[in-house]
Amino acid sequence: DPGQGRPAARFNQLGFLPGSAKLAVVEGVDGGRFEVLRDDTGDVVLAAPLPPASQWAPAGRAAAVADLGELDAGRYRLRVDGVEALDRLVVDPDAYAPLADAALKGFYYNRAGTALAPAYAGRYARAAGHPDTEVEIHASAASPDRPAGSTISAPGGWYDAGDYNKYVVNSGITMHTLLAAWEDFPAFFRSRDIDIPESGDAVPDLLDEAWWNLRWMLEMQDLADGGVYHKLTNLRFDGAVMPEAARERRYVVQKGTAATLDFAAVMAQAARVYGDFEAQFPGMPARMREAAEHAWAWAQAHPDVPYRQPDDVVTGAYGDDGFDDEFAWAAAELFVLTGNGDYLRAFERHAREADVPSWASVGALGWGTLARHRDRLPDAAMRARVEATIDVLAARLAAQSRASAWRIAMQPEDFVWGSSAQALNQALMLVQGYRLSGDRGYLDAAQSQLDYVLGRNPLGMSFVTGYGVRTPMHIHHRPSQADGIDAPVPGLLSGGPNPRQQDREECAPAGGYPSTLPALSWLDHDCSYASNEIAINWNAPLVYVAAAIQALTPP
Ligand code: 9MR
Repeated sequence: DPGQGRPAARFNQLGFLPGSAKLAVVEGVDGGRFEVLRDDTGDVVLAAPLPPASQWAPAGRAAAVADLGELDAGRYRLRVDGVEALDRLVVDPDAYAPLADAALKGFYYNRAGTALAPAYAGRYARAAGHPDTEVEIHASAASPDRPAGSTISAPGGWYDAGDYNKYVVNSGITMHTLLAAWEDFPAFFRSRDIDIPESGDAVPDLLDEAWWNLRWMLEMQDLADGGVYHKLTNLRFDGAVMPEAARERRYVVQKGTAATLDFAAVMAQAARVYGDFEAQFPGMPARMREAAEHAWAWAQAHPDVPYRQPDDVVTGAYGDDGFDDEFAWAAAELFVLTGNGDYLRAFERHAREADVPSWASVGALGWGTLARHRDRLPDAAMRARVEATIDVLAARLAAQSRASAWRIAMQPEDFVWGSSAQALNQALMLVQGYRLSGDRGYLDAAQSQLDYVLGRNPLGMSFVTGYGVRTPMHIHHRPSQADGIDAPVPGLLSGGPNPRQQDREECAPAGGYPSTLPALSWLDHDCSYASNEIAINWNAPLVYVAAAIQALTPP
């Protein structure tokens, strides 16, 4: 690791906004001094003592925070005890807008069922794969109208991750996060152009890209009863080949309560959001509202149908046995869409305190929606309760951040499969707290989480392909592995350190992981689906947080 001199100073490799809190974290020293110099002139603009280092459990070693203070736009060098950091420190009023664009463009690169033209995909252009126009009803999904072996058409959508399957549950939180980014930062997204085939039409690119997956999701509902299939999948994972070379038979499998409620929530939110674009999507807002209500009705009749992976299917399970959070989220979306108090009462029955969201834990999405649309709530007491629920979570995360040697909220147990997204979903909740309270500490804590993902971490890596000084080169992502291009598809978030190392066996030939410590257990090798895969539900909070910090930070 070229950044691993002693002392090692880590900071956000994309830089800072002029108005950002600007922190670096230094390992390998205790005490001592640091200086910030202008890169061109070498003038020292700040010289200060380092605070004492403190221990950080996730990396099993100590670190100290250097507050770089106020810096104007420009390039700087950082010196600690006379040793200069390799990376330049950048202050740029546009620091995160290109990142938000790239993270959104990452979804385009993962479109299923379409060729990517050179005009939009450049050297990552590729042929279409997985048309999904003849998808078999798996025995687990058979119904009188649709017996096993009959086929449906469910084209489009995004590949979930490094694999080529399409999963409704994971599309749930992903779609919500992208549509919430639109709802919270419309001016930002209206001003962006990410160069996709729909760019330049009357719809912001964010909503054009989201539409690609919405259209697919609609086909995953069985109109005979309103239930939604859990996933559209091969029986086994494809090899590391380009999409057009992956031709295994495709199936839809078992309907379930989680998939159906996630679908209901997304369709209700989308009916609201796309209602402003009725002219571009004629009839669709009404169709999505109907789809949402139909799915809700199915879930009322089938409140406890967990997904059970059939014996002959071994692709991603996204299995979840507790549905209160899915009920609460769907109810919140349907209440805001329809104003029907029955949904609010259903929300009250199912809602628990808010926690950092993940694909399996979506309760906070419901709280976030009610907060965003609190003018629709019946009374001031309920508005106060919604705000307080989000504030409690934001306050806890901000306190964890303040108490941490790296000034981030991540605890050892947060280094799960997809830890990079855990960091960003913490940021997303801090941003929600900031939007409600204006507490600057929440915004700074959210910035810190983004800093972590972009290089202020003990690995010294920015976890976004192509964005940063040292970035993942060997992500577990079939197109990136098979396209013959050294650099991976850009704008994709690596899952990040994961001490469970579920891919230990597959990665043994590559030498295995360098460490079992939570924050160090990461491997930049395509064997590592448990630490170095990419996924739509991880890229979505990257879109949200990059846009949020760019849009919300005062100049
Ligand atoms: O992100 C998922 C993680 O929370 C689970 O622990 C893991 C194992 O079930 O699966 C992850 O999701 C993967 C999915 O099952 C299949 N596509 C790739 C996803 C990211 O690795």
